[in-house]
Amino acid sequence: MATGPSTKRFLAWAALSGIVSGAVFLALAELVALLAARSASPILAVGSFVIDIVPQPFKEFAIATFGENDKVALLAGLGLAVVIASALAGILQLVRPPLGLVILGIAGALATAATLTRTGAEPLGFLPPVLGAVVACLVLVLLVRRLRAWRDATTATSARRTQRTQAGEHVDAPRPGVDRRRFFVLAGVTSVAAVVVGIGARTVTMATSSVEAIRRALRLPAPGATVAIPDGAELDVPGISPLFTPNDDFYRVDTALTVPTIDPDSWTLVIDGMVDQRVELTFRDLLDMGLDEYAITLTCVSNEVGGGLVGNAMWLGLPIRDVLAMAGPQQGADMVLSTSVDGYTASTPLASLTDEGLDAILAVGMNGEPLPLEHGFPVRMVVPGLYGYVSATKWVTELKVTTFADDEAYWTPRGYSAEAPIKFSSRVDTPRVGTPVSAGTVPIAGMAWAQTVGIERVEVKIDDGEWQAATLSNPVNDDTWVQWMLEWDATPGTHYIACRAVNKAGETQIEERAPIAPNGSSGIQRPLITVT
Ligand SMILES: Nc1nc2c(c(=O)[nH]1)N[C@H]1C(S)=C(S)[C@@H](COP(=O)(O)O)O[C@H]1N2
Ligand SMILES: [Mo]
Repeated sequence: MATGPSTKRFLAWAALSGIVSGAVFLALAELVALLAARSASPILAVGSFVIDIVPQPFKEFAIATFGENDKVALLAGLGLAVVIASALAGILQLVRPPLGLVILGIAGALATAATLTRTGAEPLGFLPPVLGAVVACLVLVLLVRRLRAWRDATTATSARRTQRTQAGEHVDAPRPGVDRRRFFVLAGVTSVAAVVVGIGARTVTMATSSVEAIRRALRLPAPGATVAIPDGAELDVPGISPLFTPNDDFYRVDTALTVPTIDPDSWTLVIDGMVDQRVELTFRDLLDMGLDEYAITLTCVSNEVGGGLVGNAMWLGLPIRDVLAMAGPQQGADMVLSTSVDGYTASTPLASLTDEGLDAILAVGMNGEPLPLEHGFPVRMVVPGLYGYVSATKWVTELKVTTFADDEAYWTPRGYSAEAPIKFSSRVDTPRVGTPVSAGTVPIAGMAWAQTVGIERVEVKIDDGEWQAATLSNPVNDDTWVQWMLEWDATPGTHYIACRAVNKAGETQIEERAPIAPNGSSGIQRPLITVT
């Protein structure tokens, strides 16, 4: 093995490899924290941990010395410790493998412990430090492997050079330049990626978590009118969807690459266009108008027959017709173009928003809490009976009274109809395709919705049998889905189960298959169930 200055040079590059791996650790942890466990940023968790364990006199010393910058000083100190430890890991990985990996592993374990012992630690809190450490190990192994190839090529070249001068013959020389370049390309690419990902993820987390904190602290007024939930509104069948979809399970569909974060204090809603007077409302103005509860089932036009892009919530809000009335829509208008803070637009028939008998609302609450950020915080629209893309604008900031002739919404030039009432439908939740059931009495159960009209009946057909009426849950109202259930005497083999709804207008669910574009799917769901 070569000695002297060239070895020192490789030690320095090994230290750099370690630092790059450390950066990868932190960056990946930030990214995973952003995606899976908001509060589990390892560097911040370790920082808080340090704050918690340092003795009080030391804290006072730090505050006295650094003043308001004590947190900055702490983070700078931590950063320095990370740089030193990862440089050491890099050097050890070159000269005493796998000691470098051991150091990274210990760092990962410490970060995980700090993260999981934080108050309010999330169940997935271990993911950011663990994944960060694993990928950092991988990067370190690859970097040191390339570094070693470069070093070996360099020593081999000088050895051959000596040989050649002695024997006077030509030998194909190894090319240290190539190995050197390969090392620097990998080190360069990973460090740039780490910086971009790390800073990007942290920035997004900080930008969004402050509004998340505002949201969490927000106390919405109690509803004036509440929705009565009748007895028997929910059937007791394992595997059926709950009557109200928990916010965390509620489907999410939007074009927003990052969730818009709006401080309700700076939010306003403008009502303009073909109106007698332009109106601008603050969040406070809305709350002061008085809020009521509304149970409404939302459906996405992209929901395939039997699909999951449908959910039911107890919304807290107020009628859109009340805010429209303040502006005074003019003769000739037939549409309201709602705009989101991110530029998304939806076209809703004016009549659907002004109809006294229809609960088209501006919602601020969802299932007992302020709207989650991804569901439109602080204010969104919900209109019973219309697909979400033509009615349910999240993060709404403007209602422009206009005409279908003059204005077009986001999805209209993209292959979807300008107007799109929901096609009423039903789905089987249990039993499921791919999950065999035992022969005997098996409940077949699922959901059915016909917003604004109501579900009259759901029928089930086994194989080529007769359509049989299922038992319905007691409906909350006609805007809300119902549960249905039929006890089936299942015999061994495979069976097709089909379901279809009949609405209160006496219409039967459309059997003819239609794709989701341009205005919603239709057809009958017919899962094939295995009975053992
Ligand atoms: N700002 C904005 N609002 C939007 C959308 C969007 O892309 N951007 N998508 C709409 C569609 S297609 C549907 S189905 C509903 C979904 O609402 P959810 O994500 O709260 O379930 O939001 C609607 N509101
Ligand atoms: Mo949708």
